[in-house]
Amino acid sequence: MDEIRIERLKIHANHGYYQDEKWNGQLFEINAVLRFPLQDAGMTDQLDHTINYAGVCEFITEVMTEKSVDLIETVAEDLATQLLDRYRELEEVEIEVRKPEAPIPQEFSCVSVKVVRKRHLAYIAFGSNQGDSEALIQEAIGELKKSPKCHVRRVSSIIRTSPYGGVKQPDFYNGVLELETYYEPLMLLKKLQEIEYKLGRERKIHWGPRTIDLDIIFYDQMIIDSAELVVPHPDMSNRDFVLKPMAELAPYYRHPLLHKTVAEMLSTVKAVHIIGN
Ligand code: A4P
Ligand code: MG
Repeated sequence: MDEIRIERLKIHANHGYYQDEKWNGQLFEINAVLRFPLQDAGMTDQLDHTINYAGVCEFITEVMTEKSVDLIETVAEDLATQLLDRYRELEEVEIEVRKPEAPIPQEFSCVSVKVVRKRHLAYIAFGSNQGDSEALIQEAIGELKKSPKCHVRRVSSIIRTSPYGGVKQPDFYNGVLELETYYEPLMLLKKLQEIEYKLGRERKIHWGPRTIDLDIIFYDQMIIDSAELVVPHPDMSNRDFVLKPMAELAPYYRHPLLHKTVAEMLSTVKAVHIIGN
């Protein structure tokens, strides 16, 4: 992909674990790679058809100097996500934070961290059948909206459904939301679980009643099969209460393993759980 590179941008800032680093500050060097299409600017020769690198240098300097944090990992993470927020045309950023004067007694030339970040598209299914379900769903959506790493783009209608899976329990409220996020998959799962706990979720019975359940249905076209996380959600194609609201948002989204669209999966699933809105 095309890119603009900014190399060794020098900034005096006050990041570091030690008090002395916070008080006196030190030199940081930033390498930034901005990935997005450059052909439009290349063919029109217009500055407003690209990203002005002088503006980016100013923005990086502002972000670096507005507060003081302990870790260069945090500096890199903040820079990457704030750049993606500020410049919507960016498809991917690579940020390297170099600290040539780090307090290390041995002779060395530099320590640095590098991160690569982009926007991801995830679909989250939510369900609740305990407590004030409608209010709990709104609270969960509100928590995601508060996170600087998440943008809730759309929320489906909320439907009433009868319980699936054989456990005798109250009816559910279900729906799906479309999320643009900078979280990597496991960090997104951690965020969703934090919200579940905050809203009173207790894990007692597998497939049993819950104040709020937040499951990752899709994450880009990624296939994940680990102990903590399986994506796409392994049982989604059997769940009308996931496919119906999902089809409202993205009927043509294709399952990366089954190679079927959401609309195709919905047309063959047994629609037995949906009661109404
Ligand atoms: N986990 C693995 N993959 C994922 C993923 N894609 N998204 C792991 C979220 N979590 C994922 O989940 C157990 C573990 O799954 C997590 O620790 C995570 O590491 P859980 O929510 O703690 O426990 P659970 O309730 O026993 O399982 P789960 O999978 O959430 O339950 P389900 O499968 O969602 O089923 N009927 C209706 N009508 N509507 C419903 O919403 N929900 C269930 C719950 C049953 N029947 C229902 C509904
Ligand atoms: Mg769950």
